[in-house]
Amino acid sequence: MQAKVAVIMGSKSDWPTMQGAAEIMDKLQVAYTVEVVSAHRTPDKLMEFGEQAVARGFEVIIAGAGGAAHLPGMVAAKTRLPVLGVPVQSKALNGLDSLLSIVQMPKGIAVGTLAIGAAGAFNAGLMACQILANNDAALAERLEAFRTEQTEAVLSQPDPREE
Ligand code: RP5
Repeated sequence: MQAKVAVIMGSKSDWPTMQGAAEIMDKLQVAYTVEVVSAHRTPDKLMEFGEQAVARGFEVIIAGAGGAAHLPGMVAAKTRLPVLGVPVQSKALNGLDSLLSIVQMPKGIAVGTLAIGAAGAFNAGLMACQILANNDAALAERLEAFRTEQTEAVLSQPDPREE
């Protein structure tokens, strides 16, 4: 199946966080690729990736990075595809550095910034599915089912003391 989502990240160390994006895309049966592309350690690879992203058939890019997190903004600078940026929680500053590096894009190049860490990675995957569902009725149905299941799980157990 043609992968419509590319999940890229600055380091292998980002994978434990970024696998949340993969988890929801697996559940909703959306094909994706996963690759380490570092803005700082592999800048030429990053440029090439951005230049070829449309031709490779991707429709959404999820980019996770921590610290001085230039990856989402730089890949967005090289492609018209929507880029969803995930600030990975850093050791020194708990991901506030990652968040601010990703969220404060100058006018004219857009990055959709998600929450710091695991919730952000999961929601980036979810958001990618929501974008693709605009043109995929079967995926839209799976998304609705996921949302209904989530709502029912909360409603069926309103007592917080119960498992
Ligand atoms: C960033 O630096 C990566 O996105 C990662 O979050 C952070 C630390 O990378 P490693 O030193 O663990 O490879 O480029």
